[in-house]
This record gives sequence, C-alpha cells and structure tokens, in this order.
Amino acid sequence: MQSFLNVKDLGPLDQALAEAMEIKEERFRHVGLGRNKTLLMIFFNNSLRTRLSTQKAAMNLGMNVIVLDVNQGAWKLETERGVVMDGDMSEHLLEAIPVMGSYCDIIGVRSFAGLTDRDYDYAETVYNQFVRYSGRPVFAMETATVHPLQAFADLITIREHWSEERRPKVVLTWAPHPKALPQAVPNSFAEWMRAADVDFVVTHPEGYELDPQFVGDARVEYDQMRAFEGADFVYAKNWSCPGVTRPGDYGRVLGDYHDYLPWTVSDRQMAVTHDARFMHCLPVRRNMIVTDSVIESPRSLVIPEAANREISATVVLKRILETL
Ligand code: AN0
Ligand code: CP
Repeated sequence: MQSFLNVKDLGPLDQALAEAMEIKEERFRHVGLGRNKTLLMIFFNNSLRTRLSTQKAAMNLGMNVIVLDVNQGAWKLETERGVVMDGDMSEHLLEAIPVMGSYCDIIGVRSFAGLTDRDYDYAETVYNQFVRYSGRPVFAMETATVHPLQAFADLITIREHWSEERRPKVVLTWAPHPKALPQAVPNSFAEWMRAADVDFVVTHPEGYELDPQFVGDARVEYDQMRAFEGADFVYAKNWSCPGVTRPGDYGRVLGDYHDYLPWTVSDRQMAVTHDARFMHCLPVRRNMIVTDSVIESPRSLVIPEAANREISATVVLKRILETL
C-alpha cells in the first residue's frame, strides 16, 4: 500500500476487520515487522488521539517513530507553488518533503482543510505533494477531505457492538459548533459506512450536503428526529458547509449557530432510537454537539472508539510495512 486515503486502499473490508480483531487480541503479534523501520508523523494541526494511537501502533510493530509539529519549531512552510516567498515562510514544502522522506520509511500526514478554496482542499493538494515528492508510502492522519484511520476505528467499534442478524441502522447527524470545522470526518464515515453492511442515513440542515464522492446515494433525511427513529448507532459530528449546494459558502458556518442548538444530541432525540449507541470521534464540545447526559450514558462508545484508533493504525501500518 503506497497511499492510504480511501476505503478501497485497504482491499476487502471483511479481511481488514478480521485482521483488526486478531491484532486486538494480541497487539504485539507482528512486533518483528517494523524492526529498523522509521515512521515519520507530520502534524500541521493539533492532535491528541491520532498522535498517541499512531505512535502506539508503530510501537506495536517494533518501529522507530519521529514526530514533527510543523508549527512548533520547524521553519514555516509555504505549500503553494509559484509564490514569491517574501513573507513569513522560510522554506517550501517542495524541498522539505524529499528531505523528510530521506529520514524515514513511512510518512503519516495531518493537514486539515484550509476551508477557503474548495478546489485546493478537495484536490488533496498538500497530501498529494507528499505522495509525489517524498519517495515513501504516505497515509492520512486526517487530511483536507478524509480521516480514514478514524472511519476504520469507527467501523471496528460498530462491529464489536453489534451481534444481531439484521443490519444495524447507523445515523450520521450534523450537530452545532461555534467555529467552522472540516468535512473530513463525515466524508470518511459516510464512505466507510456505504462500504460496510449497514443501513446508513445522514441528517443535517439544508446547505450541509456532503460531497457525492463520499456520500454517494446514501439516504439523506433533513428531519433529525425522523432520521433518529429506530437508530442502532448515532454518530454525531459538526462540519462546515461543503459547498455542494451552496458553492459560495464553502467552509462557512451557515447562519448563527445559536439557531441550530436544537440539533445538539440530547435525551430527546435518543429517546426515539432503538436504544442507540452514541459515537463521536472526539474532541467534542459538550452541550454543543452532545449533552453531558448522552455522552456519559452507558450507551456512549466514545472511549472504546478512541481506543480502537490504535487498532486501525496498527492494521494500516502493518499493511504498508508488508509492501516495503
Ligand atoms: C477536527 C475536525 O473536525 O476535523 C478534528 C477531528 C478529529 N476537530 C476540530 O478541529 C475540533
Ligand atoms: N479523533 C481524532 O483524530 O482526534 P485528534 O484530533 O485528537 O487526533
């Protein structure tokens, strides 16, 4: 595997899930695989889970790890080609990338969407420069449009908490947030749920339609309460305007977020579900995305979900190591 962005990069999902369960039983099973191999993790943005879980995954596989926070101590990097660099930026990504590639065997990249230029973000410009110029396999640790390590961990979590014969009803719900957030998490969640054996429904206010390359022909229900009826899993996330139905509003919070507070996931919505499990990728703003009572309830899966990030990262790194 030379690049990990989308669900198809992992091959058959059932096989990947079986591998995840095996690793969960014995996380050091493949500890010899990464011997004398180095992972470089590059963060253009903050992280708690991705940083710790991916580092732990590399340790499970016996790898060495280097972490670089680009905005803390490195030279400020220009990412766009053709710019006259007479401002703040001391170095261009086009030199920095091959240099970084020379010190490692695999590169993980966290680089969020800028949320101003839709074409730039949706072309995965920064991530693809790493693929093109590093000479190393590269994987997404949340890029401009996707967060596949999260979606894989989410799918593992759903599988672990579902034992009935029928397909579970999984609802992805938009929830309010004061600041503009990327679409990477809902994009990947939608993409992975469509590939999995679940009954998938998305609910959000008008204007927040997700990009068709991820959401496909999934059912969209604008009435949140109706979407929640009979749900087995509720996955909450805020995202800014994807610019699909409102191109001029790409990356914006539509209207005043106070007007959308009824979308906060509370006991009111959970009451019409099929005793649903609550999920969120974290970090989460309490009483904005979800109430204290829902996130603290025994039906909340946010902690096991985060714990499964170690498992999804171990499977992905193992797959990449096997092709080195
Ligand atoms: C990020 C986002 O919404 O994409 C990271 C989530 C894993 N969240 C924030 O910036 C708060
Ligand atoms: N869920 C997730 O990716 O969290 P971090 O932003 O803390 O890594």
